[in-house]
Amino acid sequence: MRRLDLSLYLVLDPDLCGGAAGMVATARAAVAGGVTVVQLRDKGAGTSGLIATGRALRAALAGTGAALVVNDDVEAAVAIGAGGLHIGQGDMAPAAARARIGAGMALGLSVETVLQARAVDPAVVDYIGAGPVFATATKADHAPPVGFAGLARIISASPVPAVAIGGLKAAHAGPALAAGARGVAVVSAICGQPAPEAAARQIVLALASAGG
Ligand code: TZP
Ligand code: MG
Repeated sequence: MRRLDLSLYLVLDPDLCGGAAGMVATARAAVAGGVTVVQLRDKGAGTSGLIATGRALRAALAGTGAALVVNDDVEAAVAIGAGGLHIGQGDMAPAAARARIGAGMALGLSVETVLQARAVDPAVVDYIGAGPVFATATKADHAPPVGFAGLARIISASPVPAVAIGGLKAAHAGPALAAGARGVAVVSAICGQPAPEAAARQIVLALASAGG
């Protein structure tokens, strides 16, 4: 399954969600609200911690149609049997990641510039996470924000579909789709919200009314 439905892509954050159990509960609620991809992103967990949480997430998402993607850790992604692996520019080379995960797992790559987008090999990478659109407190040391105009330039230069990320809320669904994104990726718009299911549903409605 290399083609993911990128419409509403939730990136989990253990600090905002309330640890591993909070991430699983948030993912379950968010998928009920219409999230199509759930990324497990936990920089401090280590491979064994990621595998434990990833297996719980996989069980929670079974039968929902939502895909599970693992951030950064190729060995955890393989051990979990995840639907995808997501890597950044500073992580292992995409071709090396593809060689390890095989043909069946989706591979996502974070892209912050037009040059990086042009360098994407569509035989290796299935989608890009493009941004950050806005500055965000969720990711320390993120690349300079690109805005919607920069987002559109990055997406035009990419040979594969893009999900927009960085400071996005429901109100940004329309401009993100207008810039060419297939969907939006969010952390704080869902993680740590008092009602993650309702928060997800609000973004789904915004995407739908923008024609997504
Ligand atoms: N990559 C680029 S920005 C970002 C990541 C993981 C964090 C986005 O978080 P939020 O809360 O949706 O702004
Ligand atoms: Mg990374």
